[in-house]
Amino acid sequence: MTLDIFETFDALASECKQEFLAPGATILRKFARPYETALLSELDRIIAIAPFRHMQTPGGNIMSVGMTNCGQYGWVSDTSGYRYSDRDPLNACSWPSMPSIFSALAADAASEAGFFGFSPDACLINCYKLGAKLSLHQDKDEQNFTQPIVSVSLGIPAVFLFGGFKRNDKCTKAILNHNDVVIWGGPSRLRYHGILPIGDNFHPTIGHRRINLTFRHIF
Ligand code: MD3
Ligand code: FE
Repeated sequence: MTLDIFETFDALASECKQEFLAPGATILRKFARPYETALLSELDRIIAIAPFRHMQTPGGNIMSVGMTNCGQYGWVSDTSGYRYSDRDPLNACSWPSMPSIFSALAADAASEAGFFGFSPDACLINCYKLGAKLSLHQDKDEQNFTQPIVSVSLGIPAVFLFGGFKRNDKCTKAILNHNDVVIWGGPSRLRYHGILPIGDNFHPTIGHRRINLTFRHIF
């Protein structure tokens, strides 16, 4: 019997360790390991077309996290606000297409956490270097909160903050490591979250960086 390569990855990945974080929020430790090599080569291709850039916030600050996108829509920020756009503002071209290995990983991880039929139309790619951080925020620029967000962490570890539904609600901390995948859906979809400043660290394949992919369904 021949197994499709994506089915093979999924079969291996589903052996991973699953951790409950909160209702609707599940950590799949090392779930991306079977996909890693394919993921990194697609990432190189995407970055060559749409490089990481530091976007401006509506308040006029420059974000410490470098960002780019692939898929039909990409998240962008500038002095007129946050939004999803089907064009890269640097060149007015479409974003690089979402590789099938990306959408397969996202759908496999979502179904592992009980969200079936997830089909992302956007992937935001964040690049953290020493000191980069993401302040506490909610992800609410998407139109469809019934769909989860799937995140994939690569490279050096980060301390993730997971809060409540109000900015001042108390936060829990979790460490996200290379190849960890987290599914944020249901009642966790609109919780506040952030990333503490990245420490001085080194990963043998990714270097002094952390790269995070977030898969989203916008419409
Ligand atoms: C919890 N990214 O891109 S991923 C973001 O590591 C973002 O780059 C962080 O927050 C990063 O918006 C965190 C984990 C994550 C993503 C989306 C969420 C957690 C979430 C949406 C709702 C609740
Ligand atoms: Fe977020």
